[in-house]
Amino acid sequence: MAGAEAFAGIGKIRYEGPSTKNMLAFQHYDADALVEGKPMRDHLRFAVSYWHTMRGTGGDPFGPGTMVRPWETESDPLKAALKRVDVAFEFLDKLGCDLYCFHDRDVAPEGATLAESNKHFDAVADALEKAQQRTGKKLLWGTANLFSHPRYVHGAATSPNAEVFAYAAAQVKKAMEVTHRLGGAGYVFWGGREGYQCLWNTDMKREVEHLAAFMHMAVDYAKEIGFTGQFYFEPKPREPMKHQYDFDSATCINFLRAYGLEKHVKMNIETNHATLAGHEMQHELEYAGMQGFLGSIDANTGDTLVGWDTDQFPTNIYLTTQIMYSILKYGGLAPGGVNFDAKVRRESFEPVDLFHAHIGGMDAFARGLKIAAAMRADGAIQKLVEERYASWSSPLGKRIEAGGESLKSLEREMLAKGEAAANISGRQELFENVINTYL
Ligand code: XUL
Ligand code: CO
Repeated sequence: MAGAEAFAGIGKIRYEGPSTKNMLAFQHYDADALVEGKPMRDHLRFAVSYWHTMRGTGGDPFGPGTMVRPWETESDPLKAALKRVDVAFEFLDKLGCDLYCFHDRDVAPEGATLAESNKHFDAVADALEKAQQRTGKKLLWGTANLFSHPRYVHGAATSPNAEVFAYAAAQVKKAMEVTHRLGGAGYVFWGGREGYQCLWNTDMKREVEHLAAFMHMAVDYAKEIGFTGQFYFEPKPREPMKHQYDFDSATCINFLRAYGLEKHVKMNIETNHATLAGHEMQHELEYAGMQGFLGSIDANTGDTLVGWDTDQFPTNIYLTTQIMYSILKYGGLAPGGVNFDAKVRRESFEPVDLFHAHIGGMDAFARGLKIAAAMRADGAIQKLVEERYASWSSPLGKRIEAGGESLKSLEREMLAKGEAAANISGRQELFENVINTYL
C-alpha cells in the first residue's frame, strides 16, 4: 500500500457468523465455506463497481455531490486517478472482495484528444496491473463509457453521426485492449444512449443494424488480439433514453440471434433495469437462463416509491433467494459474477458507509445462496412444480413433447374424449408458504 491508508481504522472484514454484533463483519458470507460442494466465493464472484464506489459523488438533479472522500486531494486528474487505484485496492482487500469492474473513463480521465485519453488510460492500466499483482485481485469485466461525453448526445453505435460511431469504435478498441491486458474475464456492452427520444427523427432500422455491426467489430477484434473473455449485453429499457434497444433479456436475445451474435454474447442482467422493464429480476434470469444466455449480474435494487434507476444496495433476502435459486438452477455464473452496480445513498456520505453497503449486499447474497441451496437439497418446490406438470408424463403428454403429434391427431384425441381432463389448483399460496419456511 503506497502512502497512508484511506480507510484507516477499518481492518479486514471477516466472517464472524450470525450471532456477531460487529457490523463491520460478515454474518453470512464465509468465503471458503462450501455450498453444494463449492466455496461461496466461487458461487458469488462478488465485484465492486469502480464507477459508483470510487467515482460516485452523491450528486442528484437537485444538488451537487455530498460524498466525503478524504483521499480526493489531487487537482491534476491523472494524479488523482492514480491515487484512487491504491484506494480502490485497499477497499477490495479490506472487504475481501476478489473482483472489480470499470468503465474506461471511471479509472482514467478523458483527455483533450483521443490519443491523450488513451495515454491516460495506459498510465492507469499500469497502476491497475501492479495493484492486481500485489493483491491478487482480478478484473471481472471492463467496458467503455459511451454515454457521458457530449459527443454521445445522440448515442454512440447508434448515432446519426458516423464519426461519433467511429470514435466510439476507437474507444471500445482501447477498452478491450486494456481489459485484455488486465486479464479481464469479460467485456460489457450497455447501450447508454443507444435508443431514441423521438421516433420521428429516428431511423430505427439503421440504428439497430449499426449497433449489430459495432458489436461484430468488437467480436472480430477480440479474436485478433486473443481476448477470450465473455462478452455481455446489459438490458435496460429506458433512462437516459425514452426507449433503449437493449430493453430486456428477451429483446436482447432476439437482437443477438437476429444479427448472428448469439455465439459470442451473453446477458449481464441488472435488478433495477428488470424493474424498469416491468419485470422481476427472477423473470429476466429465468428467460436468459432457459435460453442459455445467463452470463453475469449487476446486483442492486430499486425503491418501490422512487420509479427510477436508484441503484441501491440489495438487502432483501427474498430477492437474493430468487436470484440465487435461478443462478444455481442454470449452473452458476462463472466466468461472470455478482457485480454491485450499486451506490451508497446521497445521505450516506462517509467512507465507512461504503463498507456497510457492500457487507450488507454480500451478506444478503450469501443468505440467498444458502437458502436457495437448502430449497434445492430439500426438493419440495421442484416436487410441487413436477406435480403441476404431471400430465406431461402421461402417454399423450410424452407424445406431444416428443414432436409426434399434430393438430389433426390431437383433434382426433379430443373429439373422442369430448373434454380435457379437469385442471388442478395452481396452489400459489402453498408455494409461497413453502418458500417462507426456508427464510
Ligand atoms: C447503467 C448501468 C451501467 C452498466 C455499465 O444503468 O447499469 O453502469 O452496468 O455501463
Ligand atoms: Co449495470
